[in-house]
Amino acid sequence: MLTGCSSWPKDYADLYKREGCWKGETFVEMLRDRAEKQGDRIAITSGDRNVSYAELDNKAGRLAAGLQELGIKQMDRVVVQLPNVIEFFEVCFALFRLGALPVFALPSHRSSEINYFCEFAEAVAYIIPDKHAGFDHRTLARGAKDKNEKLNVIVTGDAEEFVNLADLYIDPKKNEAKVASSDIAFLQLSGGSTGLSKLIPRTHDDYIYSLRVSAEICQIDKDSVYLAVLPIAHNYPLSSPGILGTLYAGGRVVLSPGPSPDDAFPLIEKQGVTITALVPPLALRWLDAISTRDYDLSSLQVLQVGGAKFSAEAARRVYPAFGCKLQQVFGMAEGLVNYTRLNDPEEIIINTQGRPMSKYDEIRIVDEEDRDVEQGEVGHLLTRGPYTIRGYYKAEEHNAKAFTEEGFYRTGDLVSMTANGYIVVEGRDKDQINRGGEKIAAEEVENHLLAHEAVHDVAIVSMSDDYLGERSCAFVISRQKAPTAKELKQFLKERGLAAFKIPDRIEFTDSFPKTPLGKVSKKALRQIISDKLNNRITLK
Ligand code: AMP
Ligand code: DBH
Repeated sequence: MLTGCSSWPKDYADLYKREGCWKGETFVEMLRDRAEKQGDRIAITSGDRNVSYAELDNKAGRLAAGLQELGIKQMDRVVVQLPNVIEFFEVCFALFRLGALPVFALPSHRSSEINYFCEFAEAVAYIIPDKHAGFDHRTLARGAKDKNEKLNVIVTGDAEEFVNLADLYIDPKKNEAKVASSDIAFLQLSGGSTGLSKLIPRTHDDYIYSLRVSAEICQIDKDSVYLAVLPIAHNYPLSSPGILGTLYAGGRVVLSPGPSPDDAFPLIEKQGVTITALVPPLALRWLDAISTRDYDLSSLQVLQVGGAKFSAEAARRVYPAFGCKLQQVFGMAEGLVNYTRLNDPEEIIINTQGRPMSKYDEIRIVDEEDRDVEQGEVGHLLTRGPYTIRGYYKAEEHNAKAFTEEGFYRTGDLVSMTANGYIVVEGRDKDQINRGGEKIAAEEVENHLLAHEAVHDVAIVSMSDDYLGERSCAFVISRQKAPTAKELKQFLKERGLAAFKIPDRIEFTDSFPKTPLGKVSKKALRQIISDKLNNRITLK
């Protein structure tokens, strides 16, 4: 086991094996099996390119050989920051063959996040596109390499001074690593609530189990066509059932060049897409676009919406607009995923965020003292199960707070449960902003702002927003010479913070409201900005 990872206690591991959750399968075997059984079927479509299962397996083998020659070996961590491209799959499966661990960065991450991932994970390599969405990722690589000159930088496209990924596809070798199903397969990212994102170690056993159950619940089979719209490195489009669940079931993944209706609608028609996954703001955008576009979307059977709370009003519009089923998905990269079932009554699909996918998921809803609340009451959601981690990577101190002694993960979500076991997300007690599915740890951004010489103190809270659900607002107490909001935003950009984390609004103030204990009251700050937006009070 990789050091810095907590495993399941033996009695639980035995239980999950005995009950057939963990079947001892690895990602290497999964792809090889599909390649043997249905090698000619298309696994991935991207633009004009179609890649069969046999081809994908073959490419992964060749790339593994090239990566091995670069010196990448079992247990090594590799920061992978690729958009929705075929190479993402080849890189992942090549690393799995070597027993090396992808660390899944998102395309929107910038130097602040990338340098931290490389350093914290002690990465030996960083894999990037040359440019994506108008941004040159090689500039990030140069920064990361300044901090660690041994870092291997591998680039798709124009590699400049770095290694070109295309040159690494060489004749496969026999001596690939022995990968066990109980090994860590990769490190996912948490949205973070205290400071920086935590890294989430997921094993082959636990993740493949979540794919199998997700594919079953979403009725994915060989004829399914999953459109990948959201960034595929994120846990939701990666696994719920996402691209990997689709490959698990032998279906076909279609990569969308972007999330807009004008990218996605023609692809749905042309490729006969049966299922896709959106976050709420995108679902709203698609709902608004549909009446003004003339595409045949009748192949679409399921539209998943998750990552942030989808309002019942919007949920109600999905079937009339798309003529397909809505599925709400409430999940987390740490594990637990809840789905509404495809055959659930409409009222459940519209008004709840689903129920746990596995009967082995244990759910507790508790009060401040960890006592179970009455059924129907709102409380803190705790969970434990066959695909929920028992600890973050190298985070002993944080783990002591984020997990109970019995190994339940404290999700930081406030939920209630309906009489028939469905979960309704009611709020959050973690210091995080959920900006349309993109999570922002307030403390991380606060720390960056505190580094500005004119900032005395800062507190970041969410403000509600019709489109994104929430946006971020930074309250700043400045020193003598007050900076402007524009200067502060530019300062954060220059520090290499991902754009989605830069506060949407900055309010200057002389003092913060306090709780009776003397802590900054974020609740009161949320109220202040909410009142201000509703024109009820004026801040000076
Ligand atoms: P992370 O732990 O960074 O993977 O983010 C997972 C978090 O996203 C959950 O703990 C929730 O706070 C939030 N989330 C995900 N899906 C939903 C949903 N359908 N409704 C409300 N919140 C959600
Ligand atoms: O928000 C999430 O992290 C998320 C949402 C839906 C997730 O990780 C998932 C499904 O698997």
